[in-house]
Amino acid sequence: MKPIDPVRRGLTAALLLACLSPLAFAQDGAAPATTAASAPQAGKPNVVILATGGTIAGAGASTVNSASYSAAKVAVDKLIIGLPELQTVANVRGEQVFQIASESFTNDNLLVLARRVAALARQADVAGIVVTHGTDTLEETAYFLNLVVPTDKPIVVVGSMRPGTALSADGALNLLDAVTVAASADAKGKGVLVTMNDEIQSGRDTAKLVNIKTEAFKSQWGPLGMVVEGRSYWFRAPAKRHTTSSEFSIDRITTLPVVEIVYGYGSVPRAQVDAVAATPGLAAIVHAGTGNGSVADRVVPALQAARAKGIAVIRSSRVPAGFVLRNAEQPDDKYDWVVAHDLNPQKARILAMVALTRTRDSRELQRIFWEY
Ligand code: DAS
Repeated sequence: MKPIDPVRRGLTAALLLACLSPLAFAQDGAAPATTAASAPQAGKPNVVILATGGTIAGAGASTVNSASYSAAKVAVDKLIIGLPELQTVANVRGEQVFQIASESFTNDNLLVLARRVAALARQADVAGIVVTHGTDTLEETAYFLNLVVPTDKPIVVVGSMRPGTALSADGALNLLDAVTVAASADAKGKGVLVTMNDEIQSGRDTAKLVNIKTEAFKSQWGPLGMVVEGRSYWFRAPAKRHTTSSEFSIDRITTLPVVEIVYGYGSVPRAQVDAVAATPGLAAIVHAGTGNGSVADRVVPALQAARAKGIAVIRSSRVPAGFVLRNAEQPDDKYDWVVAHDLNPQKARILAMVALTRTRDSRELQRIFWEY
């Protein structure tokens, strides 16, 4: 790969800034679907980038704005034009699915995105799929796709912690790495992946553990591999069920059940749980407990009351590492509760929603939390 010409790179940044015309993005997040295709080169794999917004499509007023900027501004075809190295790896085209900051994602966004990913994965000419996404809820989307898209083709979710207009922006290399992995046959069958900061992370395991550095995404079980200078290096494979080994499929999901999270902390009032338990149509409560999923003694009756109304109770933990042990801090067998294993509360909510599309039986739910 030829040395990067700082002038060209500066032009690229200028191009990105110039892209911020009113036409480059929609005001309401419902960006028009656009497709930017370069002339396909024979022998190169075809990779589709589904863009949803986030910092990787963000822009700041100046190069020193690495943390204060606007997310979800640059359209996918501008991202592709601004990174010509992509075409050395694969035939790349883009679709603008949404243009939103990911903290504003909804269940409907998850369903629309997963349906598009699954549809593209069924196309014989598509080798792999990249989803550009805000980092705030990237881990939730990556896990959702891991559970419901029945394909062994590489699906790589990618974001960035700095906008493309900032000094030492991380989005360009993260995106190039994502396309590299999505185009790699050795990435097949490894579940949904996340490429950030030179690492290949499991979409199931990884979470945003640092909210202001480029080394933001970690898994307590470690990365699956690395991407270095256009090559992927693998060191382990996922142990839990995913994609083609999943019993769930987006083709059989029309809507997602209502699952909410309550958060444990010193002096937490019972009223918090009672209020959430009154949510119309609530199917499950995820309790983000202290320590190993501990529940304050004044909150236990509130969760028992919710359970008595048929609401599933799932014990997770606010502690980012470890896993919740069944029947340790609480008598889960006696209370008919479920433990979230090593899943953080937000991922436990994703799995609970998917699992509840098939069963309300708490023993079946527990099996699913052990296996996924
Ligand atoms: N607001 C954040 C989001 O869209 C920006 C980012 O980190 O991507 O998730």
